[in-house]
Amino acid sequence: MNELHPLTQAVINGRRKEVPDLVQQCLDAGEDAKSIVQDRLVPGMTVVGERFKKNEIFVPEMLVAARAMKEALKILEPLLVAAGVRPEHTAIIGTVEGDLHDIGKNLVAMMWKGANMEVIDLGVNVPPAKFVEAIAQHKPHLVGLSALLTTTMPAMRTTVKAIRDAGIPVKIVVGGAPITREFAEEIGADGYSRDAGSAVDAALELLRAKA
Ligand code: B1M
Repeated sequence: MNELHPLTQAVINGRRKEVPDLVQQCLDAGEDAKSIVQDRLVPGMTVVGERFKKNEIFVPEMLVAARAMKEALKILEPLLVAAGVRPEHTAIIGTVEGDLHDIGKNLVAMMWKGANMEVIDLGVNVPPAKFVEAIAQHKPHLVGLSALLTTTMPAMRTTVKAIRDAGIPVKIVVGGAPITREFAEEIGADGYSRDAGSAVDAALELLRAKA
């Protein structure tokens, strides 16, 4: 197996303090910001997602890896903006109305960012109309809905319906502890994922199908 780049390895292990120097070394070696994101950071978060899916690592390790990635993006984002480079895909994410749980939703948002997507996070307790308004404004490729309570599953259904009724073509991925694939299909979502690692696979599958 190929040895991973030290920056990729630092992200996987969440060695946040080492990241700025490693990013600088890549820049000094002539790598551009976009390829550092695509070839050094994204593969790191991919490994993190895979390990999380297999229960080899847990939420704390995932959070430190995401923090290490953020450290790199702090340096790279201004360079990407200056070069006019934007992530290829945009996603909107939020926890549905009546539901205040956001830890899982935040992990999904981090993993989507780790897969080089622009993620607009609407927060928690988001009414269907706010999703529709944000979708009309930002025209994302993907919308993610999270629900942690059995009592807020109906709000997920209402939100999917409101988005469909608005007639905006967008792919919808749903998830959260009480959500099942069967429920996702029943309410007309395009994708479902069980955890934050699989949420990247679900997103990329839908985005590829769209292309
Ligand atoms: Co609440 N809570 N809570 N809670 N809470 C649960 C969910 C519960 C299972 C606890 C229990 O009774 N055993 C229960 C729900 C029962 C049910 O409906 N089936 C419950 C309850 C009842 C409540 C209140 C009603 C309690 C009360 O006030 N009587 C209340 C409701 C408030 C509200 O939302 N209106 C309430 C409040 C809270 C706190 C505010 C105190 C706090 C939330 C803090 C926060 O999120 N900022 C809280 C917490 C922390 C929990 C537990 C303990 C942990 C949830 C969590 O963060 N898990 C939870 C019990 C438990 O799970 N052990 C519980 C870690 C997180 C990484 O996992 O969120 O499942 P999870 O996310 C996973 C996947 O689900 C998936 O990926 C994530 C990462 O792998 N996923 C997606 C999530 N969203 C996704 C979206 C996707 C794809 C995948 O695509 C877009």
